Amino acid sequence: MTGAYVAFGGNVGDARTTIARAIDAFCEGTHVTLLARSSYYRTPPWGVTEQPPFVNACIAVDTRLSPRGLLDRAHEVERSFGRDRRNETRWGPRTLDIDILTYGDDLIDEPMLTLPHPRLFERAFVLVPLVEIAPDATIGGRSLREALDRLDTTGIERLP
Ligand code: A4P
Ligand code: MG
Repeated sequence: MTGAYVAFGGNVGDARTTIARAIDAFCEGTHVTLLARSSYYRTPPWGVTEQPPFVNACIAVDTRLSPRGLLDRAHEVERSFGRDRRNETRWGPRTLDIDILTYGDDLIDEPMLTLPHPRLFERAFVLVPLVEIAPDATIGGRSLREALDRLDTTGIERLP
């Protein structure tokens, strides 16, 4: 079994319900076990700012899948919740986005799968929920909490 962190986000439809169901689907079965789940956060859009706010959350899992197997599962779950990649723009609105943040200590540098996720440390919408479930964690030797301290978290709200 290998530990992994996975991020969920969406800003089309009832994103919070979508993410809750997507987490259940992602962790279903014997190959991915949910260890921890963050709160849900409303977050200002990053990258392309002219779009509705997102809901974001992170989970910690144990998995028997390979890194590529975990990514395939992420894409299957995105599809089953109505995501259509052919009709969207980079960083634009989407029903559901699932990013693999880490897979053990694996370093992978391929277009289909880069680990740790290359934009992880720039994104408060990832680090706020991640620090909630892994406050003392480091990734690639960097403290998540210290990285978060350097980011602007204005407008990020924990949902009740
Ligand atoms: N890919 C490579 N590495 C990974 C990985 N570690 N995890 C590949 C997941 N996928 C990975 O992904 C494009 C390709 O990246 C996939 O085919 C996969 O094989 P995508 O989901 O279509 O993402 P994208 O829009 O092209 O870009 P990127 O940089 O992955 O951005 P996001 O995070 O997906 O951007 N603002 C807020 N507040 N909250 C958000 O959740 N999300 C986005 C979407 C923009 N702004 C946001 C949020
Ligand atoms: Mg993505």
